[in-house]
Amino acid sequence: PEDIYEITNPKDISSLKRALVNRLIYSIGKDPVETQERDWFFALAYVVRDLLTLRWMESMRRYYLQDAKRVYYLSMEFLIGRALGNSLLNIGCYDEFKLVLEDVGLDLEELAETEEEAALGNGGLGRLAACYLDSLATLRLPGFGYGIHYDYGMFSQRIEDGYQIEHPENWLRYGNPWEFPRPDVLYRVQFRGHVVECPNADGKRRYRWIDTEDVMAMAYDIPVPGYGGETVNNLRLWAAKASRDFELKYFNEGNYIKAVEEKTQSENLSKVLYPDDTTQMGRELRLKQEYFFVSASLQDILKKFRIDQRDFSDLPQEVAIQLNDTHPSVAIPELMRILLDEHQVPWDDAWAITVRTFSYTNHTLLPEALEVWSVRLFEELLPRHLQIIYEINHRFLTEVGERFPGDMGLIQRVSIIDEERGKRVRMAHLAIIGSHKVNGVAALHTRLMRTTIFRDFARIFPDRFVSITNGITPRRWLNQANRGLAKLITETIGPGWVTDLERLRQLAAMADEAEFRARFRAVKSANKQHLASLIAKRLNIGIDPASLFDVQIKRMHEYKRQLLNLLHVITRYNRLRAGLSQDMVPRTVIFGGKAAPGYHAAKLVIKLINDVSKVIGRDSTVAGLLKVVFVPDYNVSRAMEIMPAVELSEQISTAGMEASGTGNMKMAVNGAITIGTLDGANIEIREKVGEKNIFIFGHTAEQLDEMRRGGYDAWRFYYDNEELKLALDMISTGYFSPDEQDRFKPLIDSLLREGDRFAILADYESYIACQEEVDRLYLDSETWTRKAILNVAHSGWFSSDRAVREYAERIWNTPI
Ligand code: 26Y
Repeated sequence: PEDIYEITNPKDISSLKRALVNRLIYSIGKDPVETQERDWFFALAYVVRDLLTLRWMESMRRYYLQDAKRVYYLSMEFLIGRALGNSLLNIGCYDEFKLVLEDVGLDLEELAETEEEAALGNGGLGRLAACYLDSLATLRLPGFGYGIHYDYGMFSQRIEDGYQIEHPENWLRYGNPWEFPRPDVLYRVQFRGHVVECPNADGKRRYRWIDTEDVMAMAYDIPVPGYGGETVNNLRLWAAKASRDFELKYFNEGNYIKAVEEKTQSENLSKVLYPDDTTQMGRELRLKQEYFFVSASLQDILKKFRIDQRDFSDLPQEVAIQLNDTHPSVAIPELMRILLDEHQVPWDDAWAITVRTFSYTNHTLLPEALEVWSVRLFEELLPRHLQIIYEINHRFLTEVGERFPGDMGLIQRVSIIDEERGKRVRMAHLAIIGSHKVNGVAALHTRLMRTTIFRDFARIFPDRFVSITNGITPRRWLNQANRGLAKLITETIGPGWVTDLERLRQLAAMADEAEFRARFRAVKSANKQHLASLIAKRLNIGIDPASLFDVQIKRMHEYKRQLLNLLHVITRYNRLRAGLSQDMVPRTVIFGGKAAPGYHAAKLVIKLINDVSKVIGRDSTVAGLLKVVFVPDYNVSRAMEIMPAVELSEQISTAGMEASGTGNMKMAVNGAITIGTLDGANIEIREKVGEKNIFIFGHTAEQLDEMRRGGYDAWRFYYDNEELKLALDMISTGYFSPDEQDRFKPLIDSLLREGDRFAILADYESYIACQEEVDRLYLDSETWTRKAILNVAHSGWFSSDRAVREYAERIWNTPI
């Protein structure tokens, strides 16, 4: 019985098999002769979790003994995806378990598909958090994630009659085999109530927050294995549990039903992830979610800090807290509240500690995505925090007034409180004032941050703003997702690239060798065939694996300009029908992405993609030359399937609007060539891979700015370009929607009548010209392959290991 779970040697197949079968019997409770695939998956996941657990405990012990400074990454979103394959590869047991499963007649890849994915995020911001956790563990840094244990993560997307339909995704239906529920790690989180002032013996004022409505936060721990399996860190997610006091209140009144109702009410707090990533809607539940997880996390962080043995002034030496966007920025007044009200730390000391502990990452310049909360709502839910925010603001504005006398406009512009349009709390201002560093996520984004939306702050705090270009983990996005390319790379330069991605540079010389190019092409071709077979199986659509795979996969947004891509598709279709096929390469244009449920324009673009796809698909004159596919339910697993097969990576956002992008990096490292604007990290991709190995088109951010100041004339672009006019007219006259001619009127109106905020028309001509270049290059397959290889070779810098190292050195002061 002692060796029920024990694995004597993780490389010993028979010991792994015994562990697996024991798990199936004793943890799942199934007889091996009557198991379903899911039972095997859970048994396997438990065995893998066992392998992680000891290493996890060892890692915690090591940090404790080293008394290492801890890094806490606070994020409303962690878009993790499936964990099995990643864990197996990171602990180096993938092939061993593959054999074990074969032994019982199962295929590991197939089994892995039964895992529900942890889609606890919307897109880029949430996935970035997941990549950073992987790098923190791989770099052996004591870095821990804190977030929310949502019952429902990102909705699943179905397409019905070309329209997006959202479905709730109950990912915990069968339980989550990776997590450890911790019913004993439970904190009280207060809401509402009021603040009373009680003068102290020493005459100083003290504040107490009383008569609150409380919710409990219960911890769930998810192990985060680093590559090589040495270090396993932790992601702690909080779930809401009803507090017993108001249960008791109603029970005492004999109102059992009411008590249970209230219980469900408060447990709703962690029920669902908000599926919007651009329009902040100021919903009460969202603010409650933010404070809920911040409060629980800070209580936990301070408990581990062990104040009984230390002084609070040591906090910034022991702890760094990174705020992933402003979503957790209520942590700033919360830490102040704890220091002031619960520990009687004087204001100036408390403030110095707070600022030195926090840092803030900004992910967007779009005004509609910046968080603001009405003062009224704030006061109702968090009255003491509002008081503290007012005090922070008062002291800050006084200082600004002294440093920049007479500049009243400045005071208004930098105030945390927006006095226009009903009083509102600007969370970005709070986050900047309360942090010692503020970072943008790509060079252009940081520059625009300093010169546009936060220029006043850049003047006030010249050393506070830094740029850390995003990164992606090579473990998931190359080693795991693209086994074929990973194998080729390892055979060529050895396995070191997995933790030192800059080593890919050694591949640059291979780009000139015909034999290597042939092998590289064979890998890409196999990946394309694999994707084609998945699309055939799941969507019942046949695509030609020999055609150019032209891919745009990301959230649906007007600024990301899926519509511009579609205008190219329609133009290409028109040219083909006009018999101009001689120098056009057969293409498969693949789209994927979710629209926020309330974002009508984005949802209409999905419908247009599907309508265009249908018309083109039925037209035999373009058969074999052009095909459009919308892949439903784009998520991390879909991304891992598609990335390896991409040849042309569409990164075509309006310059100045995509803070960084990270899909651009994933595709480049998988050997795609980018077609993109000078936006976000595309600029740095061009720098690294070289301008000959990327397709750049369109206006720069500065040019657009200038054009808008001179008055943007959308109609001019329409009348000046016949092909553009034709494409737009086809959309607006119902060519793709004969059953409803004006279906797409809102899209056309936004371009022509409402000023084309995303400059789609302005960039159309250069985009089309650039796409012609793409065709020309693709015809020369050796040169194309050479450039694709150079993209892989020069993408090493985009590893999240590099990004996390920069955070450690420049922000957290935990150098590696
Ligand atoms: C406030 C609420 C509506 C909200 C929720 C989520 C606002 C924004 C978001 C998510 C934003 C996001 O994902 N931004 C993306 O972050 C990536 C990682 O830095 C960038 O690569 C990408 O350009 C940016 O759009």
